[in-house]
Amino acid sequence: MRALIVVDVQNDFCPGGALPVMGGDEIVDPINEAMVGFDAVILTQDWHPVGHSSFASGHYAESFSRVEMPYGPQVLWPDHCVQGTTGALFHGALRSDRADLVLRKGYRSAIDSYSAFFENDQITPTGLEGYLNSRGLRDLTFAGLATDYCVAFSALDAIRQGFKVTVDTRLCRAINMGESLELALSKMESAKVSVV
Ligand code: VGL
Ligand code: ZN
Repeated sequence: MRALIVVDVQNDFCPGGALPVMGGDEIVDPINEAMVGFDAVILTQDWHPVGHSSFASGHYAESFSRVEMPYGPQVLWPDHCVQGTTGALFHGALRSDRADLVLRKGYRSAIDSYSAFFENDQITPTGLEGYLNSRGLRDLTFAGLATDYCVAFSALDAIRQGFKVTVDTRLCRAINMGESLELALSKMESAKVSVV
């Protein structure tokens, strides 16, 4: 059984949002079209409380700088996807009505969560693995934002958990800071993610 996992296609990651990904809105129509070919559609939603520890504003630091957190290195982001705000909503044209499951992540103040499976400490689970396995969804295709952060972290964790994994780059866009996209693509390719 095949699932399409659509990562963080939210207003704040689209042009005009707080953490815009270039061309983020261009993937909405193709994702909607792709949805019909899968046994299940799952959406993830970045969902941070006000003052989340990944926000540069609370560290008196520049956005896109890096800090050490108790769980490892963390990029500091502009405030984004704050719970209950317009920026946290799915892009208005995304067919969110077709989703079987909406999985929220990043809702704990002290820890960020790029991956749909584990928070950034790499040990706190979101519950997605159990959901997929109990529905027999073993073949996963990832789409969404951003290729080099939440999509790549999710795809790599899915491989570690024994799923068959495809990342469809036609249905993704990247933040691409420094070498983040190149690095993410090479990690995914060496982990045997099928990047198409
Ligand atoms: C994301 C940075 C911060 C993503 C989420 O969806 O890739 N990136 N929060
Ligand atoms: Zn976030």
